[in-house]
Amino acid sequence: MSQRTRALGSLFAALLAMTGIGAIAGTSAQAAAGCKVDYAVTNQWGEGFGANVTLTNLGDPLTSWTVGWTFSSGQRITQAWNGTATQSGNAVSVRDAGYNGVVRTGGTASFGFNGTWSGSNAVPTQFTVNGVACTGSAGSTPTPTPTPTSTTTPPPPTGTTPLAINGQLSVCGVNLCNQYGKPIQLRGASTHGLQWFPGCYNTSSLNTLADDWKADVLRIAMYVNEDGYVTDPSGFTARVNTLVDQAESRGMYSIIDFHTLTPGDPNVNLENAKTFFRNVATRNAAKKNVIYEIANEPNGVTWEQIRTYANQVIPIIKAADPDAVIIVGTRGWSSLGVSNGSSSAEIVANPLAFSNIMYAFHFYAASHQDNYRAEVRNAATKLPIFVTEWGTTSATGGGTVDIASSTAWLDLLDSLKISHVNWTYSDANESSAAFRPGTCAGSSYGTGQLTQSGQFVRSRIVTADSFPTS
Ligand code: IDC
Repeated sequence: MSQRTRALGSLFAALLAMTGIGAIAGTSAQAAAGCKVDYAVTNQWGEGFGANVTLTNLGDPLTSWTVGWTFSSGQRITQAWNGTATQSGNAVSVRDAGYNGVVRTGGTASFGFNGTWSGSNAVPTQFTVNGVACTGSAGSTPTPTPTPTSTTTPPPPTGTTPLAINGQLSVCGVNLCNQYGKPIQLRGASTHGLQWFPGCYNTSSLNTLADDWKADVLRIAMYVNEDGYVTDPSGFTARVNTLVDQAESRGMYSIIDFHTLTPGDPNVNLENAKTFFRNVATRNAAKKNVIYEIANEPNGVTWEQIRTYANQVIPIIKAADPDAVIIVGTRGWSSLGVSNGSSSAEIVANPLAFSNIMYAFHFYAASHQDNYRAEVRNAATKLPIFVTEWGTTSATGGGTVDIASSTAWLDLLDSLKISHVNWTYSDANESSAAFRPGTCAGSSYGTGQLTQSGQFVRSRIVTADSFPTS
């Protein structure tokens, strides 16, 4: 065992002790073990493939599970759903997603994943569950559980807000999925810079966003430079946390946006990002309404440089909040590379090897038109995409409000179930703002205060959501 593995092992043990999770198997010390694992490749293309894995519990009831196996070289998991995958060399382990951790004796739990392969896409035949080899038979005679109630599906929602219905989100295939494993689309709005518009986010404006606009998600744009985070790290961290709570209490999701803009290389702010995300992920780990966006708009950098940054920030978030959805900015101001003369192909060829990752796409309707729409249509079949920022105007945030292009964009995103968040829910003196200048100095955020952009955006967010629960 290397020093590093030992260090990680003791860190893991310490974390388990802290969270009060004693036995990793979630069973008593004397628990009877036994398991069967079925692994099926569901589709395969080029160097990609998808697989479904079903665990059958032949031992005592489980309260959590981790399935392990060894890939042949060249096989890698890129995205998992209904489970959290980690891979070290060829060793893979997939942990339950929380809601499907309880498996009665004789019961099953399933997860799926997409991966890449080269050489051979061999099907593994030997598996472990919670470290015990699966022989396909019970380790000792299991005691049958009398009532076979389903434990893999969460109970029906107890509320009607987007958060109450959808609960903990995850990424399944190329979609954002709710606690029932069903693809959903979230629609909402972004704050402007918290440093510039502190008066725009208050009880009245947030009630309007949740109740009148029927928004599902608030993006919290915390600029890093531009007089943002770096000027007052603890103050901005606290402001973000308060907004997370305010979104949660209104049944909305929140996106914690580390709003890097200039400089465009996120690695410049790597240490700031690590500190910030360690703090917010630890503080908000138990909440279901938090989505992390680790870099707003990388620009002037390669995808490889963005990956380097992401590979250091994501583990910090996952160590504190393992099941969260994390969105990664893409090259060329989150244009999937297009604005820097590239395309999503570079991401598809070299994706991030973590579960629950989505890739950001941003557009401004007057500036970004058919060639960008074509790229999104193409990329959406291969990558989980989240439009964390879009405007009805030009990329400056000003100029003409382009209703035709905005309509074409939102119709496309709706058809692909891609979530979208509008820039901005503010009264900035620029045409992309939803409210007229001066609105935030008053107390009404009603429709009479909306700009042309605000009226259009609200009309596209206020319509009924589709949040399947079965
Ligand atoms: C713009 C604001 C503008 C502000 C500027 C600061 O709308 O008021 O002066 O930032 O540099 C983005 C960025 C976002 C920009 C927005 C509009 O993520 O920060 O906001 N935009 O230019 N990417 C494309 C457009």
